[in-house]
Amino acid sequence: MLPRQIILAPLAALLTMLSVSAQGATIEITIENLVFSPANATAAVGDTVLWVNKDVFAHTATARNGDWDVAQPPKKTVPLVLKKAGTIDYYCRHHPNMKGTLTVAPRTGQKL
Ligand SMILES: [Cu+2]
Repeated sequence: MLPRQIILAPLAALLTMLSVSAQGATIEITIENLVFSPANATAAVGDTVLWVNKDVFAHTATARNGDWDVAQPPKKTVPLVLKKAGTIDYYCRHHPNMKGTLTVAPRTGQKL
């Protein structure tokens, strides 16, 4: 009886901490050889996308709906914090054949 309570109490505390820190995951989208990878990614509001540009060219991740426009210098990693939910098609302004889709879910359980 007693040992079980001793084990469960710290576990409950740990779960509470995990749910607090669960706001804001980090997703990586890599750009290499003029390709976004993964081209289809999912995230949630509050998450951070790290755009990892492995090319020696500058790129952009430009949302077609105007939500964001991230300039990506060569060989740099640029963060973007997602503030709006939606399915966002994006492309590179320098290389219009470079395309991707980012699906941003609303954050659940968010306190206002
Ligand atoms: Cu580009």
